[in-house]
Amino acid sequence: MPRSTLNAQRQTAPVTAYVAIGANLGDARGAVREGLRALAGLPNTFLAAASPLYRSAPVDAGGPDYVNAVVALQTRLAAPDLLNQLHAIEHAAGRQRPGRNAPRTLDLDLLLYGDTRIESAHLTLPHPRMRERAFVLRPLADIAPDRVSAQDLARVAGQRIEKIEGEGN
Ligand code: PH2
Ligand code: MG
Ligand code: MG
Repeated sequence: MPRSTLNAQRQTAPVTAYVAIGANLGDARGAVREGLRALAGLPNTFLAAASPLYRSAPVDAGGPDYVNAVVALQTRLAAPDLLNQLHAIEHAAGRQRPGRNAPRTLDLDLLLYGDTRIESAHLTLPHPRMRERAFVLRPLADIAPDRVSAQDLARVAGQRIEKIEGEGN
């Protein structure tokens, strides 16, 4: 059996993980909705909450505005296996990687995996830049207010972002 298959079968006790969704190429809103559907279909995983969709100005990047959201997953996948699954969904959405922060059809970033801290070549948890980004902190605050402080939100208050779809809209 290939190693990847074995990995996909490794299971842990359920963990709450948070994933940021972003897209800014083509039908970005449709891509984010499709990403939500794909995340809801992951094995050994339950989509516990999804934030509203936001439109945001690119941060440290060029190109069109992004559509962003954050989801909470209740998962039995180990963190590296979850990461592999996220990459597979990006790939299925036609994601290409011409360079760092290049415009993308679909980007799925693992923000938090329970309280796990990891620093490996493939994965750093918590996500190292999540506290600098309104497009992560605002939707995360909608579904996990205990994970975002008022100080966090104040720090990114200058970044342009608006709710475009979902609760309260
Ligand atoms: N993602 C990036 C870089 N910059 N800016 C916004 N507004 N939204 C993103 O999802 C985003 C970004 C790298 O993944
Ligand atoms: Mg990203
Ligand atoms: Mg990414």
